[in-house]
Parts: sequence; structure tokens; C-alpha cells
Amino acid sequence: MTKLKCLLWDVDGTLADTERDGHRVAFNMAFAEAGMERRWDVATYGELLKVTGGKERVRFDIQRGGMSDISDAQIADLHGRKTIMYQQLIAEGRIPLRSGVRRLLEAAYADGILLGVATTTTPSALNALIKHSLGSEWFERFAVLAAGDIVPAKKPAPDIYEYAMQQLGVNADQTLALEDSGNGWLSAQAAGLRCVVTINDYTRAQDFEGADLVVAEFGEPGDDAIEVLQNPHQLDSLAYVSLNHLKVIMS
Ligand code: XBP
Ligand code: MG
Repeated sequence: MTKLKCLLWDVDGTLADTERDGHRVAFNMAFAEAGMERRWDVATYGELLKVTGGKERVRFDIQRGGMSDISDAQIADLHGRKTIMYQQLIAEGRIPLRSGVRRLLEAAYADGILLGVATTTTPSALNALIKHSLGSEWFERFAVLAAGDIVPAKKPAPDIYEYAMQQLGVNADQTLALEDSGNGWLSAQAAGLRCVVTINDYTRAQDFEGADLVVAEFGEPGDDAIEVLQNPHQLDSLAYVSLNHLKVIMS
């Protein structure tokens, strides 16, 4: 019998490739609007992604000498503008869901599995992605949306996963995390969760030692078989990741 009772989804990089073409672009728009010279190119943003949270990422770039110093209040204002610009980019429909995400969400929902989000991103940015990329019915279908500053310590700390599980009344034995990054995997691992990782260009070289499955994407039936990077449970028929694969990982 399956122990899989709950799936907790990371957002940025997992539901959709939002970082390079969404968050990064919105930060640059906010810098320009504020009259700042700094621009984060694709490679630079990859370096900055080691710090989770947009405000924290700006502070980190200041500390490493990438931008002139500004106060925390100015960072918060700048980040507020960035979040509005990000929502506009999402509303333009620029960022589709990653392959297999909708299929797995719908299969799990139909199967009565609890669904939740555990992300470091800002709630209004998450809401925009749900509304424009997933569909508004998912505001009801997710049993918890755990996001942003709701916990003091962002990933790789376990807090956001622990908060989501507490809200749902589930424990780590019943819950599987879906992540895309090393920091996300560390957060899930520290919360005692099993974890499936779908890498992207920014995270391919990161360390996922101990994760339960690492693939390039979830994939779709009928498409080319997915690239499998780590398969410690020796799952078979992995042309795409199915709900049954997730159940086997938890059994
Ligand atoms: C990824 C993050 C976020 C986004 C930016 O979150 O670290 O900070 O890059 O979002 P996750 P904000 O993968 O956990 O969803 O600017 O709203 O912080
Ligand atoms: Mg992520």
C-alpha cells in the first residue's frame, strides 16, 4: 500500500522555468526604473541563485561588490517593484509550465493526494503563476500555499517544508518533495523528506547526492524519453515520470 499522502511542490524552476526569463528580467527592469546601473546577465544570475529569496539575493550582490550599497528599506521597495514587473511578465503568458507538471498535478489531485506548495518566492508572484500558467482552480486544489517570508529562514533551511506539513497535518514519511535546485533539495532533506529533482540549466551541475530521483524533466508520454541522472530506487519504464513512480519511491 502506498504511503504517498502529500506532494509538496517547489515553484521556481520546478513548476516553471521562471528564474532566467522571469525573475532575472524583472529585477533588471526594477534596477533600470530606479536609475541603477546594475544588470544581471544570465551567467551572473546563476551565481546569485546560490542565495534564495529576491531581497536576500540583492543584499548578497551588494556584499560581494556587484552593486552599490542601499538600505534594507530601499531593497524592500526595489523588490516590491520587481515583484509587480514579474507579475506582468507572467500575465503576458511568457512562462509555460515545465513538461509533465500539469499531468502529474492532475493525476495526484484525481487520486486524492494532498497537494501543497513550499517556496521561497513572494506570495503575489506565486499567485500570478498559479493564475496565469496553471489556472485559478488550483488556488482551491492546493491545500496549502507556503511561500516567501512566512518563515524566517528560507531554503536551504527546512522551515518552509516543516510549515507546510504542519498546516496539512502530515509527516515526512507521507510526503514527497519536488525540487529543481541544490538549495531546494537540502531544504527537503533537512525536513526529512524524500525528494525528486527536475534539474534545469542553472542546477544541472549541483549536488543532489541522496535524492530519490534526479531527471532532466518529468516528461510526457509519447515524447522523447527523459534524461535520467540518478535513479537510486531503480525505477523502471522511466521514459517519463508517472504518479506510480512517485508512489514506488514512497513505498
Ligand atoms: C526560488 C527563489 C526565489 C526567486 C525570486 O524560490 O529563491 O527567491 O528566485 O523570488 P523556489 P522573490 O525555487 O523555492 O520557488 O524575488 O519573490 O524572492
Ligand atoms: Mg526552485
